[in-house]
Amino acid sequence: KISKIDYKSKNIDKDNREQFAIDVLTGLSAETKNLQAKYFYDDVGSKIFQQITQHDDYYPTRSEFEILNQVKNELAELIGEQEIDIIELGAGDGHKSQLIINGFVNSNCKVNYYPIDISEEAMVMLKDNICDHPLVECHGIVAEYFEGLQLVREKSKNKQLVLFLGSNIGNFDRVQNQGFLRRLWMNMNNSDHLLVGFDLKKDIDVLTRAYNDSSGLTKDFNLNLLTRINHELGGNFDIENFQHFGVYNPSLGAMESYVIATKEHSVYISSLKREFHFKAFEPIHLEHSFKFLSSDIDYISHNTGFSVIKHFTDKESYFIDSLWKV
Ligand code: AVJ
Repeated sequence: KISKIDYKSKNIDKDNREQFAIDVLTGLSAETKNLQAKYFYDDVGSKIFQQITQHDDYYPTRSEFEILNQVKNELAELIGEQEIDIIELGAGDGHKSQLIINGFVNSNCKVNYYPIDISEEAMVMLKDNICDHPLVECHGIVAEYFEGLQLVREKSKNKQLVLFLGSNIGNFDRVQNQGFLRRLWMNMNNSDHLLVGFDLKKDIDVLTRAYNDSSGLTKDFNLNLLTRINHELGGNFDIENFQHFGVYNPSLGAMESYVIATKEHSVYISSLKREFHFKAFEPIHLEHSFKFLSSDIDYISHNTGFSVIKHFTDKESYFIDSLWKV
């Protein structure tokens, strides 16, 4: 069990609040208003996202679960260590992590599991889903990804398996994701491994349903970002004045999420000392979720210093977890 959080970045709360304010000011002052997807995950947002992952309309979690369940033992064999540090970037609720850990434990490999997440709430949810086992040690790290990675590197010399699951990489555009992966590559050692999840291009109706679920969870998830601004920055958004809109952009190859003002009005945000005007039907862009072809994955890997060991996919070919080597 994760009995405690081993490390919590000192600066995270203060720096985050300030950066959040700056980013909201920048985004809402832009010609096309926008907010950054990383700000979805306050405590409420993390919980709503966890519910999304369990909804029938949201296939990615189900598809990735099927993959991991199938390949967990093979993964341990391919990596072939007797002790390993499993470092998870953006750990989520821990259900998928537990599957992978089981694969290593089944082949008698000792596992030191380091979930890294910016949200303390994520760590709390995760705690309930990682089981006690004599071969498993857990050390939760509440920090930014690269700060957490650095910390593990200082503490331990074991071989590493870094997990970046759930198509979190899809929130980056195609330039950002290469920057991120290059930086990750720089921070890993020779013969460490990365297991990275990519959501694949597929039938538009399936995509559209996943980002417009029938229970309105995605709508709540998106509108919660406005509520977060109200709470943390003293805004007076009335979420009744906004409508959720999730749509596939085929030129970009990405799902896009917007909230759209349903009438002309203004919103005041006190910690920014500023009023923001919305025209009728003016959008705020909130998120890109890029979709990939398996050939894109080979290309990205090659371009960022990694080599592909194997792509793992599900029956429907909806998702790929790709195992890379540094
Ligand atoms: C956590 C970024 C993988 O893009 O599918 C789910 C977030 N947004 N529903 C995704 C999300 C709307 C999710 N990722």
